[in-house]
Amino acid sequence: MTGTVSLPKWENEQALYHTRSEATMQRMNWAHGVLEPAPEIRETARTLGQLDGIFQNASAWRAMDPGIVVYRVQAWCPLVEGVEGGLFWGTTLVEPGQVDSEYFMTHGHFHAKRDRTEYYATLEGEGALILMDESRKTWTEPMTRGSVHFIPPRIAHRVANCGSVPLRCVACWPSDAGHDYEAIRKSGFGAQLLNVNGEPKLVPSRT
Ligand code: M6P
Ligand code: ZN
Repeated sequence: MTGTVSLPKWENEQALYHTRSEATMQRMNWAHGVLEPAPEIRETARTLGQLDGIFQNASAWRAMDPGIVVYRVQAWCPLVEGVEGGLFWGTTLVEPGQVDSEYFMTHGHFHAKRDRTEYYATLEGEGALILMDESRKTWTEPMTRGSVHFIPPRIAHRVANCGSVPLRCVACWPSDAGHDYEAIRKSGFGAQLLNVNGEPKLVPSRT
C-alpha cells in the first residue's frame, strides 16, 4: 500500500477537456432541437455561396442569392477534437428550398477515420438521410419526426429537406471521427435527391 490516491481518469485527462466545469452539461429544446446558447456551443451557418459544386445544376445555383442560408449547425464538443473515446453532440437545421429541382441539403462528409459511426435523429420536418458507400452506391432513409438513424462505418452522409418547414435533427458522433469533405467536393454522391412531380426521387448523378 503506497497511500497514494489515483485521480479518476477523467481528471487526469483534464487538459483534453475544455475548462469550464459547466462544460459537462448543456440544455436543448427537444421540440425544436435547439441548444441553448453557451460558450461551448459552436454555431455555424452554411450559405448557398459556400456550397459551390454541391448542387447538380450549377447555372441554377449561380443564379440564386449566394447569401441564402441553407443550413445551420450547432456543435457541442466538450473534448478537444481528435481525442479518442469521446462523443460530440450537434443539431442541424436544414431550411426548406431547392436549387432547380434538388432539395436543400448539407454538404455531406465521410468521417476522416473511416471506421467511425454516428447517430442522427429527427425532431421536426420531413427529409431524407442520403448515404453512400465507398463504391459510390447511394441510398436514402426517410427522416420524419422520431426517426433515429445509425450511420455505419465507411458511409458518407448528408441530410436533405424535402418538406416545406425546417428539418431539424440531432447528431452524436465520436470525437476522433473528423470530417472528410474533400472526397465529396471532388466527386459528390452517386445520386442526387430531386423533387420529381412533388415526390423525392433519387436520380443517379451526371458524371
Ligand atoms: C451533423 C453532424 C456534424 C456535421 C453537421 C453538418 O450535425 O454530422 O458533424 O458537421 O451534421 O453536416 P456537414 O458537416 O456535412 O455540413
Ligand atoms: Zn458525420
